[in-house]
Amino acid sequence: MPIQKVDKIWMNGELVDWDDATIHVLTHTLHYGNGAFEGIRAYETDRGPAVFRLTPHIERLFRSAKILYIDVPWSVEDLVTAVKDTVRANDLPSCYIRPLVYLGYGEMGLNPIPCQVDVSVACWPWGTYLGDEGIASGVRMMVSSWQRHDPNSMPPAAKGCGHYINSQMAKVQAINSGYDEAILLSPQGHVSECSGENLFVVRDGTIVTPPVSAGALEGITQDAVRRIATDLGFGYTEGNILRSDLYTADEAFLSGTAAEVVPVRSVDDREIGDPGPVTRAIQEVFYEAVRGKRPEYAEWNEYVD
Ligand code: PPE
Repeated sequence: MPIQKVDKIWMNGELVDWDDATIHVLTHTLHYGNGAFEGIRAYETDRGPAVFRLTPHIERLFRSAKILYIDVPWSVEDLVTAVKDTVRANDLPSCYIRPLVYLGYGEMGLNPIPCQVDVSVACWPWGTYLGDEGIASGVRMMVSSWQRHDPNSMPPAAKGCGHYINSQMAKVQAINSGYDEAILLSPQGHVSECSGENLFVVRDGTIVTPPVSAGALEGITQDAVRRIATDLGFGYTEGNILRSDLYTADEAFLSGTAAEVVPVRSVDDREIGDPGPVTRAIQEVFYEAVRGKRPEYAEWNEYVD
C-alpha cells in the first residue's frame, strides 16, 4: 500500500518537512540492519486522536535498543512527546506511527558502537493491513517453510530492523502460494507467530498464545487481548502450540498494531471457519477501547492534546 504523504516528520528533535526527511546512502543501518522500530496507531476519538498504549510502545523501543547495543540519546518521556508532537503537527484524526532508532552516517564496519544514533518519528494514514474483508471474515494462513529465528541468534524480544528479513521471506512465500499471511515455527518446532502479528488459538473457551521463548514478540496488542479476554471471563494462557493444534482449534486469531485483531479462517487449507464467539467478543471490545469508548481501559488512550 503506497505511503500517503503528510506534512512533517520528527528527526533528531526537529519537525522537518516530509520531503526533507532524507538520509545518506552510507547510513550504517541501511547496510547492516541494526536498528529498532515501533509500529503504533492513533485512533479517532471524541476527544481527538488517542495514541493506543503509546508509553508501552516507547518503552519497548528502549528495550529493543538495549538488546541491540544501541544507546538512545533521548528519554522515554522525550519520545512520547515527540510522537504526540508529530501526530499533532500533521493534524490527522487517526494514523499509523513509525518511530525508528537507527545508526547514522559517519562510520562503516560491523562495530556499531562508534556510530551516531539517530531517531525519527513519522506518521501517515494507514488503513487495514490485512484488508477489511480479513477483519470481517478472517484470513487464510500457511505455515511457512521459513523458521522463526532462534533467540540465541536474533533475539525475538527486540523489534530490530534486520529481524524483519525473516518475516519478509515468510510473507512473500505465503503470498506467492496464494495465502494472506504466514505462520512461523520456532527452531524447536513450536508455533511462534506470524510475519508481523501474534497468534492465538481458542480451544474449549481458553485462549492460548505462544511465549517469547517460542520466538514471539511481546506484543502490546497481545497484552491488550490478555486483559480483555480475562475481563470477559475467558481462560487465557501462554504456552507452546503445535502445528496440529492450529488445524483443530475451535477458533484462531491474530493481533498486532498494523493488523489489529483479525480472525483466522484457515491454516494450511484446514478450515477453522467463520470468526467464532470468542474472537468476535474480543474484537468488539478492542475496537471500542481504542476509540475511547471503554472507561475501564482509559489508560490505553494517550491523547495528543
Ligand atoms: N509480532 C511481530 C513479528 C510483529 O512485527 C508485531 C508488530 C507483533 C508481533 C505485534 O506486536 P504489537 O504491535 O505490539 O501488538 N508488527 C508491527 C510491524 C508490522 C509491519 O508490517 O511493519 C506493527 O504491527 O506495527
